[in-house]
Amino acid sequence: MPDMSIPPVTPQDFGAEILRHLKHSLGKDESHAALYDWRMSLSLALRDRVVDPWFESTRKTYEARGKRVYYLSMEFLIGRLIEDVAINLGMEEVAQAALAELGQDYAKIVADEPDAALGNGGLGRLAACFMDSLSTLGIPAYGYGIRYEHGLFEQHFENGAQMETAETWLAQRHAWEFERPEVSYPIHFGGHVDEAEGSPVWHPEETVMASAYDTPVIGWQGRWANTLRLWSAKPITAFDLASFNRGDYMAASAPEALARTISRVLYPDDTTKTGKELRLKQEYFFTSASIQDLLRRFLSEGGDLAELADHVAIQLNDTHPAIAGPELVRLLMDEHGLDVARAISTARRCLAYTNHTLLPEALERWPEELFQSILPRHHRIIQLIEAAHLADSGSAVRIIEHGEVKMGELAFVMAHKVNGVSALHSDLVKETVFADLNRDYPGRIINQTNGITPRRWLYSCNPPLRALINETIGTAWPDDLQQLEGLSAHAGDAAFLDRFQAAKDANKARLADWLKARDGVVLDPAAMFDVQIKRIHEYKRQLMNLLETIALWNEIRENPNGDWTPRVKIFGGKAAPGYVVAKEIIHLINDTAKLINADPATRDLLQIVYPENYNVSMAEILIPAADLSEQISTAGKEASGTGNMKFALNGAPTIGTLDGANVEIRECVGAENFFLFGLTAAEVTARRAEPNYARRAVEASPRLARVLKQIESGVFSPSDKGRYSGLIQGLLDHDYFLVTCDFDSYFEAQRRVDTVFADQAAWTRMAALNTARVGWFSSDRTITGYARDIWTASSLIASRSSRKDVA
Ligand code: B1N
Repeated sequence: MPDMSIPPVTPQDFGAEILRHLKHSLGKDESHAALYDWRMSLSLALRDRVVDPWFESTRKTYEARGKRVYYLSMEFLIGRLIEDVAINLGMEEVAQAALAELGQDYAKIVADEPDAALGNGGLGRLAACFMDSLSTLGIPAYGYGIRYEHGLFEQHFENGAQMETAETWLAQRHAWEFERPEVSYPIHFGGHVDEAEGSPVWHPEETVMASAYDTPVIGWQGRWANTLRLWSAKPITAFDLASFNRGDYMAASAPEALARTISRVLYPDDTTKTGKELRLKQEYFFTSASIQDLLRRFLSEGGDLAELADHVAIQLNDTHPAIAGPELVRLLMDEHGLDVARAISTARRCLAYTNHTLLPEALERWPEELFQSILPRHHRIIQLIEAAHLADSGSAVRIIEHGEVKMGELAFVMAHKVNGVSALHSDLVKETVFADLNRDYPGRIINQTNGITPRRWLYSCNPPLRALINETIGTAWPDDLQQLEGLSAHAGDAAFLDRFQAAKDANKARLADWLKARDGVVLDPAAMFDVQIKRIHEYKRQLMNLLETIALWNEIRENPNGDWTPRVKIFGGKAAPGYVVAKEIIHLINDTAKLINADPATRDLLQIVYPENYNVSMAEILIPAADLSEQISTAGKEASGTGNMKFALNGAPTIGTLDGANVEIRECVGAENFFLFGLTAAEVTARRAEPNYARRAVEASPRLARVLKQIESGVFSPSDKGRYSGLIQGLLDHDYFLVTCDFDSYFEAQRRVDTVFADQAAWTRMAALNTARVGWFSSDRTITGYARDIWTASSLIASRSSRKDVA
């Protein structure tokens, strides 16, 4: 059903809107317009059409006087937006046609947009998918985050080693945002607290302003739009005129430089350690601005603070915004006069916390001294929160302990619900990190398995499959993804499977063309595209994938006339700049690729490809083209994964461990359509207790021993033979992620993959059943769960079924 809020438009009329922007917003005429000018004009013309539904949503939200959801996240990995907005507005074809009439190439314009990389990986991309679903479902919501001047660094390889350069997405104007200079809040740091008079007063040493930038987030069919509000740091006084007049030009601009540092750059750490002072300042900066903003909105609508929790749901995306608890308590006490107990209970009823990792290095803790020096008032409030928690629950779990402020414990204590992000992960959250708190607050921990938006991760990125699905089951699936189950009935239909395979082949050809044009790399489209794309981390075990590749190479060379399945091993991903082992693994993959790809004996059967600078846009090309999805983390370590869902949805079966959401994906697609291997989480724990487990695993596997010896002796680094001896010794001495223990099982699973892949019909059937059976992993389902179990928030648009009644 076309939505009333978007008036239909012809290509001619839309072309005129683009030209109007070209002239009046860009100041160019057609003959002088560069690609940038066309892109900006197209973006602005599309943005114009988002504004009315956006206003309409705001008006309905205000009138309903219901609840707003506030999603606080340090990261929003949104990627490009032209295609996303065009598709949600149902204007993809109109936009293409309009530009064609103007002699412009839509695809080229789309590809010119910088990839907004305000996030590291899964956590940030999840926040972006959630924003999409909140709008599609018509739940009034704001995303709150930081408008980083520099997003995630760009990755380059120099002789195979990762180099980083600054990302500069804001060097050009960002077409989608609206600057809100009138919306700004002071954020204080440091100084001391005066408690003399009984009511404490914070005398901060440093103050910056948080200034808002709004991007509308349009939902499916334009029926609702929420706001992504990102904060930028500005000085309270831009310029120190006294210094300037003295001739001290550096000092004159010091306040500006100091403030802007806070929103300058995204920390490039994904589940790795930071612990830097600036990071704490960033966390407090955006959290305080967001809490001040939502309180101002609530009070300006005449709200009574006793009813705050009926109107405000605040979701903390991991502990990065965990200072929201003490900040809300501070404002309720110091500015609005609530007593401690009321302030804490009011805040707790508003707040909920999502845990995304069990890795100890990623659990945030701040040295108490540092914390107290930057946030002295909050330090005191956390002591009050801790005291109330200890007294009320009888718990023995401290928030401040051994000279550290533990943000996980703080977030837990201040939340009315805590959730994990997959069934297995939520169980482990209860059994491990928060075992004691789970006992003290039974029922507080729940699960909400992650999901992905099917608009971007199928409809937009996979046009051939989208078309086949539309023809097969109709067009209602993009916001009701379980309808894909209707494809199952066609899994025995040879004509359907041929078309499914044709869609995959078209996507593989698109990837091959793209890589050829970008890097000059030539792929064999008949080979299996075996893809592992994600951050480089030891627990994700890219190294195990590489070891298996080398073992396969050895075996092909020994038996060149064997019945081998040609493969292209595709890797993609960045390492945190300070993560030495991850960078060694990248270097080793590139060194190995160089040698193996040049081997005439195996060239037609095995190739390694590692395109540099993996990002959201690259994922949109790689995922639809993948035959096989690598999800091979050490069981118990990957909280959920979301790439795993994207691959399955696009018809790539998984080779994987029983980790994170793999467990639930396997249940959905069926064990026979999933290549399982490896130790379980419980077996991993048991194995670690065995002495010398790594060396024993290597002794038991001649195949693995040989590969390790090759690497260690410099076969892949002939110019620097010792380059990887540390990496290999580390594996033998303390293989914490059990690469050695799972290797044989993984190798054997890969040979099962070979066998099935050789039977084209069987493989395509398996791929199609993956697509048909993973509709449950839509982020619409996830957000429906949060709204029901955590926020008690409702949709302000007619439900899908009632819309159908109307149609
Ligand atoms: O969050 C994703 C999950 O699907 C992944 O399994 C999980 O690894 C990821 C500190 C993180 N957990 N923790 C982080 C990111 C940045 C940072 O500075 C931690 N990312 C995850 C979505 O649930």
